[in-house]
Amino acid sequence: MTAPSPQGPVDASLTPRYAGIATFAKLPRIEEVPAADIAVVGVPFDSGVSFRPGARFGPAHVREASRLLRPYNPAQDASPFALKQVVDAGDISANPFSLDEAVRAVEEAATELGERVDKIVTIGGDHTIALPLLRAINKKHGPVAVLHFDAHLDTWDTYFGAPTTHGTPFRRASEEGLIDMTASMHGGIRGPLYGKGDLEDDARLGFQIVTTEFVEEHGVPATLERIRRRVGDKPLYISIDIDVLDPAHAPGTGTPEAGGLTSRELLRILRGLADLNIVGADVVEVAPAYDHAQITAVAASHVVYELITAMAARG
Ligand SMILES: [Mn+2]
Repeated sequence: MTAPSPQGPVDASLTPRYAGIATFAKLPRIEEVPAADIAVVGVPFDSGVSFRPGARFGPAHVREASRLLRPYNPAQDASPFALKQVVDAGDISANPFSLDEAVRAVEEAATELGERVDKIVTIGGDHTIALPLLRAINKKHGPVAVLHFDAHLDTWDTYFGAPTTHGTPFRRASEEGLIDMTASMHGGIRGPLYGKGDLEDDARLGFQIVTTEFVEEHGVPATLERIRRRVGDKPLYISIDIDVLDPAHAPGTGTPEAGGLTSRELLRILRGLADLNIVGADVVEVAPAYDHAQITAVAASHVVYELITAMAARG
């Protein structure tokens, strides 16, 4: 689908990075190119949060911080925006007063966008949106391996009787048969749970866990080996809750937990998975009201950049 020569980001040697409208990485908008391979899309939505609100402002905040990204990624030895036509597809309009309607709108918009481009990286928004995004990607790929980076399991059942929240998307996805239960995994899990039963439920729903403690104890190479053994070459959806990072690296988020990964560790893990069959991804739970100096948004923008590079380089 790629045009002979993809239209890249605005040239920062001719226009200052801080000038102009902040599309992701100063990439063209989807309307500005004849066809696109990879789209970044925002979902400004946080009606599913259980604690601090504010992730509805995440997409705009991550785009602002992404102005400084440059077109060559030495860590993966690739120029993603030259390999593929990457675009910013704007934001999906999600009703803040009806969670069910918002979830439907996200599924519909992601399905439509998925017909126009090969791959989508979504910027949230709270983690509720992973459910409609997985519903959409199932229409293209069937059940996918889910690699979910998060402090939390997000396989809880209900809050206040509500089945669709930012703490429940992966239980619903498993129940609906959207995930490959032989190839799915959480990375970076840590912090207190309601009880040991949470872990038993989680395993029953089809997930294995690499904890933050495992990463600290055994390092990134052993972590990668466990993930790669589990996922294999299955179609892989990567969902990244920015709270997988320590609050020192990502203070701007809704449910922070002490003792998390560094941004350096997360970026290194993603680079180590770049040759896997990544079919879609999201980066969620950036809440700018608790961010300062764009710490969280800078981390999130680099995470999105590594995901795009991996998608572009594998083809
Ligand atoms: Mn989450």
